[in-house]
Amino acid sequence: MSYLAKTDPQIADIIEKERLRQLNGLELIASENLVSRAVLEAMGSVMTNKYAEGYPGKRYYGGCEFHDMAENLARDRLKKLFGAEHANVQPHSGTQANMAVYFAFMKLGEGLMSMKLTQGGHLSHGSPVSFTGQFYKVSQYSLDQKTEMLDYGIVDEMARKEKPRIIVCGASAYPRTIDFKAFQEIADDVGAYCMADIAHIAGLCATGVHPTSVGVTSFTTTTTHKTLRGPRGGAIMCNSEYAQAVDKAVFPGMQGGPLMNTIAAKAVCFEEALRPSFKEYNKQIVKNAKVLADTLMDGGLRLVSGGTDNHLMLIDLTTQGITGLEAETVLGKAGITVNKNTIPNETKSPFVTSGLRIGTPVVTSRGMKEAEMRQIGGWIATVVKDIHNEAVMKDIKMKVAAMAGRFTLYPD
Ligand code: DSN
Repeated sequence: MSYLAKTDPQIADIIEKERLRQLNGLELIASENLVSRAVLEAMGSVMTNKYAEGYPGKRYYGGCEFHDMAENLARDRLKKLFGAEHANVQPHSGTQANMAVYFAFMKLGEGLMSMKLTQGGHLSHGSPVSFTGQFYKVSQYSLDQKTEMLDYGIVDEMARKEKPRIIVCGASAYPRTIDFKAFQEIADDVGAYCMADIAHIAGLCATGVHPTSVGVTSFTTTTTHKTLRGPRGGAIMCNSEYAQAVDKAVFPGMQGGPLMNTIAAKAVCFEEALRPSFKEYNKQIVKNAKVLADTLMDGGLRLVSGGTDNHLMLIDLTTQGITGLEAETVLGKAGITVNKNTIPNETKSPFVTSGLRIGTPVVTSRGMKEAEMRQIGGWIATVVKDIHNEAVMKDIKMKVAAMAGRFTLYPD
């Protein structure tokens, strides 16, 4: 940042403050991660200077020869990582990846079936406040009330009744394994497409730590910045038969120029994800999540579905008598960053909520293991059970900084 510090000290100072926040705190937001220095370098490179509308070999601008090479590398590496027949690495985000699939395979007003937002789904899966809820006839399944897990009988029954065009599986706050094969079979039975949005668990799927959807469901969409540990962005994978329609929907259907610095950084991320160490990393994410979940439950907190199979867990705060907003605020004061989240059968607004979502991708990228998870789980339980005790928050904040400062911000 030495150049920026000279030319724009104000923004350089803000970036430095954010670096220190990340370094001295514990980031437990389940959808975030840290990127390597190599990914950062590609993001901050001259690749950002260029327009490259179109696809490799078929651009609408001259001078794209190196952009073609970068995008081809990104596509090939992503295909290799997941064993996909086709990959599109241009979507600017996960929502835009989803949008491209909807635009390619569903007419306005047709049926979109997905998991309810309060049960763990995502805004772009049919929420009334997203374009998806306004453009399509949405039907949404809930989890089994007792187990708080997916019940494929409920999904099957709804699919037969609603006859949707696309069934979405995948979630942003679901702590359990998803059976993509079961979803595809349900879709096949009613003549629907099945789209798996694996944004949260892409790293786990790529490494076999969670069963993959690629080659199983009709389409797979993802972000590249969560458990995949790359730059912020999206991608789509599918079989060759759908390739042309997907590509046309992304460009020129709903995006203009691709962000070529981000695509170069995606290529870097996919190469990193092909290394054996990335599998170990993803295994450790899940091990850490299990230990953190057990520690929270031992500390007297209730977890939705009683635990986790993946990188995240949801604390149900109703028995504590506090809201997600309150818990998020007090944990923030203790140097622990989490997000309030709705839980199944939520009674509060999405801005208040009854739950907290907690994930281990960032702390695992920093190199933390089971011992640190026990420590962190203990701190979280202490803070949420005593939310008016400023002295406790101050004390834990110091301990958090002392521990976090020992770990890197730049994974290899
Ligand atoms: N907003 C992301 C999350 O936090 O899960 C998903 O897009």
